[in-house]
Amino acid sequence: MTIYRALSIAGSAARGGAGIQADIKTFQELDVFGMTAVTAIVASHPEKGNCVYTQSIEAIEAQFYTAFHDIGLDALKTGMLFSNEIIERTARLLAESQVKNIVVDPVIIGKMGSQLLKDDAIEMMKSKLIPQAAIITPNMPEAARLLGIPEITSISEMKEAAAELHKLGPAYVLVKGGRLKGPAIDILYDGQTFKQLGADRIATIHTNGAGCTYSAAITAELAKGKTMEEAVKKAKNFITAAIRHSIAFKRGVGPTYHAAYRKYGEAAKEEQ
Ligand code: PXL
Repeated sequence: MTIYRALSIAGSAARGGAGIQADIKTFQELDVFGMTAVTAIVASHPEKGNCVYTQSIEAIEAQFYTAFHDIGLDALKTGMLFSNEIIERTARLLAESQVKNIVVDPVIIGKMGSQLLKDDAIEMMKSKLIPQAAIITPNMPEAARLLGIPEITSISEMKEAAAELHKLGPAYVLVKGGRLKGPAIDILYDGQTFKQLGADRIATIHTNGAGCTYSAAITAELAKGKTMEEAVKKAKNFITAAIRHSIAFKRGVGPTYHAAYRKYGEAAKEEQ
């Protein structure tokens, strides 16, 4: 039996629903062996508020090489990378390792309000990381920030943004329409055709980690050898189930439920 492997290079979210925690929960749910390289720790200090504790470049390198040399990688994703320095080093590690299935989730701001990417790091992300990606997965505000435009508000603007972002060099662009009014429609673009993926709008504020979970599910499916279109379709079902069963815990924006797809979500429907 082959066990497929995926690495997440991202931030640790102490709340458990986003970042690296969302990624390894999702990998596990989709039967992929998950590994991690923590770039930073995001946590809310009772006196100081939201804090970001970055890890050293050396610690990030050590984690990457451990996963790469001791276990091996069928796919990897990047999440919160925070600084120019971390993006630059990560981009070099990816180029040198020649992993094919690279998912870049260009996280900029978390749903709990933490700044997950410094303002001066956008250019580095565009020039060094995004060109290596098999797919990038911005939401509407992230796509706008990457393009330096004020906002994206409609499906036609999402398509224009996908076409512009594709010029940076990734094989696929997925612009996610979580902030649209009406159905949650995402646009997948491969440089030639726009595919629309639709799902019900679920009336909940509890979507902390939704983007991480969605891109982790894509990564897991790519690790298993699925085509990009198959991977995105399955990941869309996975995240829709996770949002449908998202959880209101003690305070703040609650997490999506990573086990929902397996337990009673779209997985159950697919099997019928
Ligand atoms: O959901 C984006 C995200 C990514 N990475 C980390 C986070 C968050 C949001 O809270 O904490 C580490």
